[in-house]
Amino acid sequence: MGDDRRTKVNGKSKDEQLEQYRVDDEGKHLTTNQGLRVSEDEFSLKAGERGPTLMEDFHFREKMTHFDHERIPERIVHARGFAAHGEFELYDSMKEYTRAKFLQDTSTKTPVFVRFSTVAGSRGSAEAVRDARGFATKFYTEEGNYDLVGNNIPVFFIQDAIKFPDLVHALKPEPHNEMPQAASAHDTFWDFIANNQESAHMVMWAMSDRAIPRSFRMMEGFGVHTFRLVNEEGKAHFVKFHWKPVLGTHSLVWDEAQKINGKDPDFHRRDLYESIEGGDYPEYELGVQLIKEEDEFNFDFDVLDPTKLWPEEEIPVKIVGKMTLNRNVDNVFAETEQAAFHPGSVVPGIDFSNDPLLQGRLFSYTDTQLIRLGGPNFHELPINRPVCPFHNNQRDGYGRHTINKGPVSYHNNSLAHNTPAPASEKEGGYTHYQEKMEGRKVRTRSESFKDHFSQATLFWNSMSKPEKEHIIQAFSFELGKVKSKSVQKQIVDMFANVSMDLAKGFAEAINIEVPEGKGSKVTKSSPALSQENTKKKPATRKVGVIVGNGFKGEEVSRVLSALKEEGIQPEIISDKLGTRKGDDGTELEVDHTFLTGESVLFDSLYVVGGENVDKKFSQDTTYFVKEAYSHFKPIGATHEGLHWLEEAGVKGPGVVTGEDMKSFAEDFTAAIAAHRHWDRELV
Ligand code: HDE
Repeated sequence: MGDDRRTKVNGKSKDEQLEQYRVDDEGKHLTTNQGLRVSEDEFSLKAGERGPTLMEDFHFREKMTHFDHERIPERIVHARGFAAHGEFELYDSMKEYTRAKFLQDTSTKTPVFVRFSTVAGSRGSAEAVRDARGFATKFYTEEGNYDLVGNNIPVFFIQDAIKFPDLVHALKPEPHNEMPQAASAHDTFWDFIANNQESAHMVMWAMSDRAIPRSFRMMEGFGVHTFRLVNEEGKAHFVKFHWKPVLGTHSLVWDEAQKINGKDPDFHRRDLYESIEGGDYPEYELGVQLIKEEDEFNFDFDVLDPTKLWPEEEIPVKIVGKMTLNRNVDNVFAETEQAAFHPGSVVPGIDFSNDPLLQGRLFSYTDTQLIRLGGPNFHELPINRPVCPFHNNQRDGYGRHTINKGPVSYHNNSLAHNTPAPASEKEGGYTHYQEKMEGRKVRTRSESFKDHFSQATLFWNSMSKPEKEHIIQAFSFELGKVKSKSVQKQIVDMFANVSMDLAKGFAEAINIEVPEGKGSKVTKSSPALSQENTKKKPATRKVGVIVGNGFKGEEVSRVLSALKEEGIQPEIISDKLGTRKGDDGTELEVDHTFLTGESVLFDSLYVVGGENVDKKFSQDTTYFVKEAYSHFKPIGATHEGLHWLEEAGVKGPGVVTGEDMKSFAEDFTAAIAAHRHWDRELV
């Protein structure tokens, strides 16, 4: 049989495929969808100048009908998302573990499409909310699409897919008044948690800084479930997948995140879009944790339980490749909105485990696309098409694009020589891992799934002091919004099983008594879980530079150049747009005014000021400095700028000043790389 699978999958192939569908309307005549040129697009066809519109006006009817049908249902979860194209390259062959073609050869570059999302909010909701983030990757491989549909949290709320509708109903806005949007801080969510205690571990993550990432570029991704890798000899390993951001894992602080949601609800997509447009391509390394099949029962957790992670110190993450996102989409609806991911889209060499959450997902994703994308042909949409050809006897349905030739659409047949024909394993046919299965039909859960608290405590034990404080504050906020005293009490009782310090910390804020005699015996910690231990780099950090007329031109320019050399991105803030003039004639173009560029939109501030500034400038600068300081951000000041540090009363860790510009720039860069300075006294 002719092997027509050797499609070019290197480099641009997906892009070339998409190119056939791209249309540039600029400079063209306006036509109807039938290709007819129209002579007028401002006025509908009427019987007389002041008369009624005529039914005959096909142009009006077509235009309006299309408009009336522009919206499709948003995703039931993960509705708010943003995506980009890129490529994946392998560092080391994974041949020993898997026969997946895209994981064999280090010269293979696989095109990818990645969609990041929040879970709870509607399609138009703000992005810097407290929530898990989706991290869904479609690899367009030569053996078909492989989807790694993960989250930025390595565990999940529930252990069995049948509970997913309950979880989501509890999390989404309450049905009687549709509030609150994109938030878990309400009664039904916490009622669900208290009554489904397997959620304890995930809740710890959701209340931690992980749930308010600084950027999609600075968060980890996890496949969550245990999957299988199967090699050429049929030998299998259990595997967990990780994405590790090259810039490290960093978060916002809660007060800042809430303000960002008002100032720039598009904060995360803007960050991703602008980074890619500016050539600062987001990069993530792919890691795998592997457990031999024969070691399945050698751990204090069940490998099939999606509320458990595999501590990296016990089962190291082997880094095997890197993904680079290097191209924004051309059209968000056509690509991002119509992208259909499915954890069941696998390639030979990648297989499932019996994780009951994963098993249920294998049903849900196609099912949801049928309603969302309007029928069974969504695989033909350009963004979803594999780069290799596909042939089968599926036919017809809404929106069919493929024109299948010939009379035969069944198997077995003789009229088409019994083709298209299944392929043997050697020919690339997918064979399921032959796990031996035996059992009674039961609706129960394994005893080995019943420890709900040990890893929640492991997570708590692994946090640094500021991270613990943030978790306590998050519980205090969320439970403070809950109206039911009974739910508040149940939650305090539940989390007293994780840690008495934690429970006491937030119980006090909501005026609930902590039960005696609880707490945890778990003393283990996993340093890899703390963001204190992440990579710290200054690159791509945004610094708001507050400048007024009469600034020290030469010296300030030197600092700005030194920052840019480290990949830091200074943006000029002043009282008005236009240019600000330095004492030596140096001119700086203003990017934002105090009105359009709030301190929460920057990683750091550099206060320069100037000789000729008025009272309003001074007040605004003081406000910016105080706010940035309260969010633990690095603040640099030189020359006249020093005045505002005093004015705002800020000093201590992460507040950098200096007279020698070279050493100031170095110290300031180091302070920016550190991300936040927690050990500062708030004023
Ligand atoms: Fe999903 N999930 N999910 N999920 N999920 C969807 O599929 C579902 C789960 C995840 O950017 C839906 O196309 C069930 C875990 C991401 O398009 C739906 C269960 C993880 C995305 C669905 C889970 C995820 C989705 C809604 C419990 C992390 C967005 C729209 C068994 C490993 C993908 C859609 C995108 C989307 C079902 C749990 C990740 C309804 C039944 C665990 C990243 O099919």
